Amino acid sequence: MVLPILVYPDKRLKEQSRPVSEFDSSLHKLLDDMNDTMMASNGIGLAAIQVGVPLRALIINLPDEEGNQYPENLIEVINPVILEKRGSTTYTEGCLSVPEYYDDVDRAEWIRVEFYTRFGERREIETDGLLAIAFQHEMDHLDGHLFIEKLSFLKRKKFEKEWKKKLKEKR
Ligand code: QAP
Ligand code: CO
Repeated sequence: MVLPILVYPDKRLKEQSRPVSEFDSSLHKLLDDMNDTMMASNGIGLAAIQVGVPLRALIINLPDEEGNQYPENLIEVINPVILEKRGSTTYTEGCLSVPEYYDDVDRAEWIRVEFYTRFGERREIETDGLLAIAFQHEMDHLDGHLFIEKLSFLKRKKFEKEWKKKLKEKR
């Protein structure tokens, strides 16, 4: 089931999400609905709070070189913790909760993350490149943060100006 995505400046996007404690059918339903929602909106990552559920759950599905996404590449991430990070990198990010705005964000280049599967099994991943960026972007959502908060002062000004204009046009 495709769910509505919360859009900036919805206050719920600032909520701190709480850890998942039950790896049950309601969690599985949430993850399935999140996947339907992400795929329907051409996303590569989505956190539960973006569909209004304040739980520490996120999904990532990176496209291949041709831009195709496959169900077998879906990563479901519950209660993630960054154990280690190294280096820095810049990438032009976007977010389903900030539609049609893209800007450069600095993040760690390499990370080691602990998380749990939908069945409550512990996993660890070491990653860099786009996957490391996606993990950090989605994990920020769990603590109520959006990528626009990481922009330089001037770029944030540019964002706020463009967003206000867009809201005016929509009225
Ligand atoms: C987060 O972002 C991310 O503005 C996922 O009109 C960002 O899926 C991971 C999207 C950067 C890795 C690198 C945004 C779709 C999707 C839009 C997304 C839009 C339509 C964003
Ligand atoms: Co996002």
